[in-house]
Amino acid sequence: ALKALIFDVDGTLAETEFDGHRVAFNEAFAAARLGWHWDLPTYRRLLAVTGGKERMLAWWRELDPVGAEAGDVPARIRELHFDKTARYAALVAAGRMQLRPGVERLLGEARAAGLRLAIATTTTFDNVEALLRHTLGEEATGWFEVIGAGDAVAAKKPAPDIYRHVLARLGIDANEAIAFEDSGPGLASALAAGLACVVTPSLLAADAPFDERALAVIDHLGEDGAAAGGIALGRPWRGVL
Ligand code: XBP
Ligand code: MG
Repeated sequence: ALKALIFDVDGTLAETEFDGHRVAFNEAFAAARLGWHWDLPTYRRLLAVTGGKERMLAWWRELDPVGAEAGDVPARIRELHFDKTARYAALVAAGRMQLRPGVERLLGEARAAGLRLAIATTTTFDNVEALLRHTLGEEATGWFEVIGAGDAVAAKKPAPDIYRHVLARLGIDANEAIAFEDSGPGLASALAAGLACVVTPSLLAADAPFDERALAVIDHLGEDGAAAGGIALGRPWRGVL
């Protein structure tokens, strides 16, 4: 029987990547006077590398394959990422990130129905907490029994590790939960952990082919009234990305 819903965060709960994470990375790069800037097409391409620290290392290797192997690079990336995380939290606290249509309703209905809630994400725990607090309120972090985030596992999505970690901590089998994802790497991660997965493609994945391996592929989790808003939000990005 269905016991739990497990949610991805970035792209699934909210469209956080282009106006949130990307902006925070660029602010951190500017503060460090690196001369780096991730425009939309660049960031979209780099999203194939999941995890902010991993993404920066991949970029560094593109620019400077030899220098990127220097001994101090991991520490410098950790520093940059620490600053980026604070900047992302500030954007969230300023109200810049909103939940996608239907997310709040689904969470409420699931709780009312006695389903357990959990999160399986590649992003940093502090980012999840900031997003939940500023969109759903102070109590919302507590609605999720397990929040599997960031470096909780060594291998990030599309590896199944984070979903396996969350299932183990919930103490349930994969066939007792459904995952919610927005992207190809996220779907692959959930499927590899044996989960059924509903996909609500995000802006970054708008044109990705989601095959029949998904339980369902739907525009968003919202009612028809909310649908127009959700789809309209995506329009300005089309053609740019
Ligand atoms: C999100 C990510 C993250 C964010 C940035 O993937 O890949 O790296 O882009 O967050 P998912 P951090 O939707 O699967 O969670 O900088 O904290 O990694
Ligand atoms: Mg995602």
